[in-house]
Amino acid sequence: MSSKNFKRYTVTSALPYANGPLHIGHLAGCYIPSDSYVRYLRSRGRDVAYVCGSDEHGVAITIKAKKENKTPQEIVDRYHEMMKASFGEFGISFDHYSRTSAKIHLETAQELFKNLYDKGEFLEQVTEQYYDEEANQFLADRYIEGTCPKCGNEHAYGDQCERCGTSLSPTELINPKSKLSGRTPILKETKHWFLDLAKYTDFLKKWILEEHASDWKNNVLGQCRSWLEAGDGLQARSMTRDMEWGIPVPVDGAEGKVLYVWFDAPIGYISSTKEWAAEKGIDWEPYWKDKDTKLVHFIGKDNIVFHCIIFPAILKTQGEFILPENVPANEFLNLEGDKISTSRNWAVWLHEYLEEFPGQQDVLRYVLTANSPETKDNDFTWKDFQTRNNSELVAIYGNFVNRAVVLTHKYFQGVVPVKGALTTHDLEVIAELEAFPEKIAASIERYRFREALGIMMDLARLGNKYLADTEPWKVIKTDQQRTATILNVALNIAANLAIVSEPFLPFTAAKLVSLFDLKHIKWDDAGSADLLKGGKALGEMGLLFDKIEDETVEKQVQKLLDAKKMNEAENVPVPVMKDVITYDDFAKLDMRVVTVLEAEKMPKSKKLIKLKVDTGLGHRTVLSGVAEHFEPEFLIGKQVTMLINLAPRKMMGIDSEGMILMAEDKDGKLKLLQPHEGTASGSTIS
Ligand code: B3M
Ligand code: ZN
Repeated sequence: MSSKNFKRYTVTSALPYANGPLHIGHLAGCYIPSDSYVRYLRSRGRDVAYVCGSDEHGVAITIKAKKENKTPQEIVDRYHEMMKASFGEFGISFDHYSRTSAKIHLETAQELFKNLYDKGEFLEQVTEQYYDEEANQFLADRYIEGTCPKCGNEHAYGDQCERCGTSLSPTELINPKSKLSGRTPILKETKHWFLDLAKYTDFLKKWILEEHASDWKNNVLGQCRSWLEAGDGLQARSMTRDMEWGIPVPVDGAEGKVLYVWFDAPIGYISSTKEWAAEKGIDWEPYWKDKDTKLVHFIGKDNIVFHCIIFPAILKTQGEFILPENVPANEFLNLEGDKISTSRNWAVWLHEYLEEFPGQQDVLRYVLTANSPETKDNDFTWKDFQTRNNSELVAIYGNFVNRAVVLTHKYFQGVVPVKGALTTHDLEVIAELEAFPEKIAASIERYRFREALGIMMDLARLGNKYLADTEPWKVIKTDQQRTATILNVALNIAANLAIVSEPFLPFTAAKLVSLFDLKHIKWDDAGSADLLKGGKALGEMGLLFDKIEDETVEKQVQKLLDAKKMNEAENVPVPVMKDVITYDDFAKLDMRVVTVLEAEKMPKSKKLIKLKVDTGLGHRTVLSGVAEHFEPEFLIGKQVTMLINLAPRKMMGIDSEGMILMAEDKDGKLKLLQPHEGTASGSTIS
């Protein structure tokens, strides 16, 4: 681990794709860890640039836009604002949150690309790619669907089969189809600019596997090692794409091509820093070019290759940029035992959490840190959320601070009592207190936030136990001075919590800072039992944490189960087409619009309703299996579609003369087939 003292810090967290709202997986992956790290650094008085922004290019955005029949810009505008708001509400304290559709980013990304181009770093290669002749465009991998050669899944994508997980290339798909037009695409030649990553192998091996072998996380080193030591070595990767939406490739002969999103996105950190520095009227370059700057990228494990292999190779080639000192990637957070999934709505959305748990951002921050997937995937359950809130935040942290404050109001009119002679026990507790800030700092400096949080909670436990052992509520009966000393020590432990819990529980820490009037308090002040002098009046304080009841979390679990049910219904495959028929076969069907005159449930049947309809040729009785979908009253007067020349069928002793035609939705619901406006009974359908 580098013990070097850095002059400044540039801390980045992955730019979230602006194609949907944020969920707890985002927070756990990189935003809470990076925010805790930066809050700690600021508390130590460090010069920090904490930058992020919305990742607004790439296929994920265009797929969403196509799905919603919006432009990509409309999609990114919506989610950029939504994500920025969610980050703010959860106290993710970026110094600057930009977006990659910003002009400054276009200029920065094009400049870096052009630098590489002029240095001859790109391999210009003509390759064959799938092209949709009807949509008149090349197809990105996600726009191609076909049968997986491994498992036969007919809905595999051009880059991956989501059923068996195999990564694929489009030409491996069997019977490929364009998702734009549904037609079979053709292979067409196209030129792209490839980064020849193989040439950076020696530098990357030395920089990562030697220089950072001891201070980078094993999960990161493991992935890098597998990339760097893979049999066929680092493959050249195209840094351009045939797409409309993105940053135009700034070289001749690149019309209709844009920068690959993973070339431009990490450069978004630099453009965000430039934007921030311009607003502050300072120079951005030291934050990206000064060897005394510590650059740290917080990401999820799926972004390791881009942040440890590709982006460093790009920065290295530019010549004057620094490289990341660390990339503490987290693993994934699962939810109630299943992968978080935007498409399956299997997520806890931040904006919904705030509606259902107003003012309880710190509870979620706490639980996501306590369960942070720092070294392996971890699981978020609502039961654990409730348990940690009730038995840790309420019962330890909140209970301790509340007792110290309430007893001070009760016995000393809310004024910090002057402490008298300290006992041996007092001195032992104070000696323990003094060691906490450095222990917590050491864990944070090593990006072990779960560990740091646990140590912070041990300080709350120390305070809680101190009160339990000294029992001021008993001592007050006989010794006012001793009680004063006990509460003075207890309140000073609580005041230390205001400092060392701030990186993790910023909203709670702010309440304590206000309660104890500790403005401008810094990390280096922590460890002292004299933060609060006798005679200082305490502010007002309600409960720091509220108990969470069973029904509250049961409601959340039910919400997920409902989403799962809805999703299963939506993912029912569309029934395959029946055998082809001739026109003559079709012409035999006599379908008409008929009007329902009467409707009544058939006794002793759950499904059947007896209808009397006007077919235009006379009245007919029809038994229809719709009783579980419609009330008879709803049907009376409706004009519906009927096959009138179907041979009558006796059901429950009644002749049913024809069939009412219905649409069956994915979730099994039946829908009437009605003319869009009134028409004569007996109108023919063809
Ligand atoms: N937009 C987010 C993701 O892969 C991706 C990160 C970019 S960081 C430069 O989930
Ligand atoms: Zn497969």
